[in-house]
Amino acid sequence: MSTIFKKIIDREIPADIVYENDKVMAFRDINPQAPVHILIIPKEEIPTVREIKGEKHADLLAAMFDAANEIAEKEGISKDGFRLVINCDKNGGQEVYHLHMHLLGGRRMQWPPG
Ligand code: DGP
Repeated sequence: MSTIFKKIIDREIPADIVYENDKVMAFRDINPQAPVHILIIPKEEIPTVREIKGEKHADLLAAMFDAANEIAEKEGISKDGFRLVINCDKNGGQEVYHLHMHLLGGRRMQWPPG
């Protein structure tokens, strides 16, 4: 089932898009938890990380990590470090069932997460 992120991909609803290529898109989170909080999503509709298979999705995963590094560099958070998070299902705190990687930076993160 499609989510709000599909509407962002199709430009049916607006988002602050910071990166896009044929495989992935990235835009600022509507509810930022850090000075830089960007969501990196595949254009393909994959609900959760559980559907990811290394062999099938290798190129897509590479594209998501390349996007993260490129955006981090552009946002000026690469040097001091950042956090990448993928929430999965209920216990992981997933709210939107379209795979997405959170890129968080611009402040010191805590560990363990809440
Ligand atoms: P998660 O809990 O990992 O499923 O995170 C979903 C994130 O998506 C959450 O941080 C808020 C963000 N979000 C939800 N709806 C929208 C939207 O319409 N636009 C944008 N930019 N972000 C959204």
